[in-house]
Amino acid sequence: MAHRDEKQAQLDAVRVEPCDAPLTTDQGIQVDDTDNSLKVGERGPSLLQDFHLREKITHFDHERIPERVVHARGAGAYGTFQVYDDSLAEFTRAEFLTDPSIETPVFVRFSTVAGSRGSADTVRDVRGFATKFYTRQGNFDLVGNNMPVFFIQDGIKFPDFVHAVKPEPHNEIPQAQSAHDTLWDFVQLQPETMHMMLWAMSDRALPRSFATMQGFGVHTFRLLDARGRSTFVKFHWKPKAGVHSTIWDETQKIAGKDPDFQRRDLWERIETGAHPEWELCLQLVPEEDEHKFDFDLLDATKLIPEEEVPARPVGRLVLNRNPDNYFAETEQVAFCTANIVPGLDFTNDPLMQARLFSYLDTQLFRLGGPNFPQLPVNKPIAPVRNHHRDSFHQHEIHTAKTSYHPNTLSGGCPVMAGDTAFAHYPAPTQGEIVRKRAESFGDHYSQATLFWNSMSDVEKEHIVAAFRFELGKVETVQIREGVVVHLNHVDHDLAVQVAQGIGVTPPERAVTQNHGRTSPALSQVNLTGDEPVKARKVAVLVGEGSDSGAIGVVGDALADAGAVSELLAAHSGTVQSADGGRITVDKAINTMASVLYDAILIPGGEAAVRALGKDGLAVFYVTEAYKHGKPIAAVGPGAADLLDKAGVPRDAAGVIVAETPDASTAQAFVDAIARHRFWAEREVDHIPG
Ligand code: HDE
Repeated sequence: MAHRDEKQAQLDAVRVEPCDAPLTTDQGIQVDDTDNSLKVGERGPSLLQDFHLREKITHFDHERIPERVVHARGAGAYGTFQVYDDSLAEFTRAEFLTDPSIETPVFVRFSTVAGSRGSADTVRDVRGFATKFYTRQGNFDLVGNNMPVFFIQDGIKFPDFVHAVKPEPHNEIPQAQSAHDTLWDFVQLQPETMHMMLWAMSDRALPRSFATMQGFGVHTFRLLDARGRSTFVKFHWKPKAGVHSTIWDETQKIAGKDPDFQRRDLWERIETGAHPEWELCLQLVPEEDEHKFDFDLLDATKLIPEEEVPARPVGRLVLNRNPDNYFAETEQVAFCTANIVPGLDFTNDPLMQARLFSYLDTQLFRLGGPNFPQLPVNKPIAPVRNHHRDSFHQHEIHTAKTSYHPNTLSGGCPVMAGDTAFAHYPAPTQGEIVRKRAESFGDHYSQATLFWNSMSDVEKEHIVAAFRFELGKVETVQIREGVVVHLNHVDHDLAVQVAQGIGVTPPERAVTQNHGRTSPALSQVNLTGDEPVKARKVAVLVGEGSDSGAIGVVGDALADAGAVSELLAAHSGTVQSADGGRITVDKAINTMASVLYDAILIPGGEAAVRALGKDGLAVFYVTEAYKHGKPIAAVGPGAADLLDKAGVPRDAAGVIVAETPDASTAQAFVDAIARHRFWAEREVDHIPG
């Protein structure tokens, strides 16, 4: 198969020539032995004068820097952003948003929020989606998430919220989990969390891949044109691959089978050329329409329904280069929401205002001083000239005699910028100094209801199951009850269903009438994307005597559609095909669980299928994939016998059966993969495991 040759070529490319550059110390002294410390006699005491030993160990001892307080677990990649045309010029003077000839370099870091740096990728959590645009006018950091709203309205609540969701302080349990008392205690006392908690209990919190997530700037920002006219804006990233999730059972199992699942997926997509892509879309609201909504634009627990203000496609983001060194780039990247370029500005959103302080503060601590913008991953491509001097890790050698403004000794350099300077929007401001939440921030339920109403039946089932799981882990009954009280404000039926699963008396009647409004743009079912098959992973179960015809015909169709198939057998190496050839096995089946794939192909071959049917691992593979709603193709002589062994109905949705491989069967399988999963159509509750 074509993709197999490509894989071999990649492996060959990795092979490197023997090196003849000698190892040195940090001072450049060449070293001839880095395996034995300096001793008096072979078995004697080590010597303090062994500067190589001391330097090596000291450097090692200092390797770690503090992990991020939140979003510690992440993966990043480089790419480019390019705007489609100059039509935004009427709204903004930001060059990267108005000049279609410019490819702006970017670095994007995806992350989970709650877990520490070594935690698993697939947990129920919000995902960070932080983009650093290295524009010619300076760096712009759009530090967003994969959900369009947030848990709290005012930044002063952030430490409380994060302390509640993090492992409990007395025993540091549970890691990277929201299913515990302190989080839900906070939630029941802080109803502004309710909208976001519905998102967090939905499939959005279980993305299949970073490449299949939407991204959102969350806050309302401003665009400013050349005359300083302001337009409110919300940023959206829409994935070309569609918005796809795993389900809870898969999520939990993947966390053990491959804790690096999403990091690996991003890495492999980029290495194999299946570059993840998103479209940047903007929701634009004229300044004069600020108060025309039934919520406050400054309230980050609210979204603007796309049916009310369409998300206008403006440009394309593609990630096409993996970092060379995780620590130097992904760990040391320092996002600051205050990094903004001319033509954009902040609003008075009180959550955003706190972030403008927090990110610089956190980088100073994490990266050990104010020179972190000099690190390669943080360095702007725009020239940097100012009078900042010295401090830890100063890499610049400033040669000027002056480090102050104004000066004559350096000819007045650097001078103040003219029209090209950043300008804040001169928003008129007036009022008493108060510690208060605006009344316009007071409705905590309507948009949670909107989200719930907009879900398909299967998405609703998943949300109910998630609340039942999470609250089922909460030990304090009053907290469970408290959450149900709030859910009853969102939707009575939801509250009843959740209550019934967690031993709480269901509320008798609705306290708030469901407004019945929906926003179809919120349901993942409607967000399938233009390239839903690209980089999908298909497990091909083979054995001695497999039918190479099915592997070839279906495998080629999968490769043409951009999917990645991997041949799994009881052992690595090769197996013999039915026609006597050799089939190269990619991986042994015991190393790769079914949860790590999107679909399964069982090629025929009587002997191979008989052997697979006797292998509990292979049978469970098929059963489990079926349970998780994955497409399964059994193609070739006897292939469907394995379905019978696995208890998979041959006529089930997303199950493709054919005695002989042909193009239309292959296409049916590709189309099924494009559908992602068949959760709604399959009866699976009775299946164990
Ligand atoms: Fe963050 N957040 N955050 N946050 N956040 C951090 O900055 C903070 C918020 C988000 O890949 C920290 O560099 C406060 C909203 C992402 O490196 C820290 C508040 C949104 C990332 C911090 C918020 C985010 C962070 C931790 C309330 C979505 C990872 C280390 C006012 C719009 C960036 C760091 C990366 C990281 C503070 C709220 C997204 C501590 C105080 C809302 C994607 O500074």
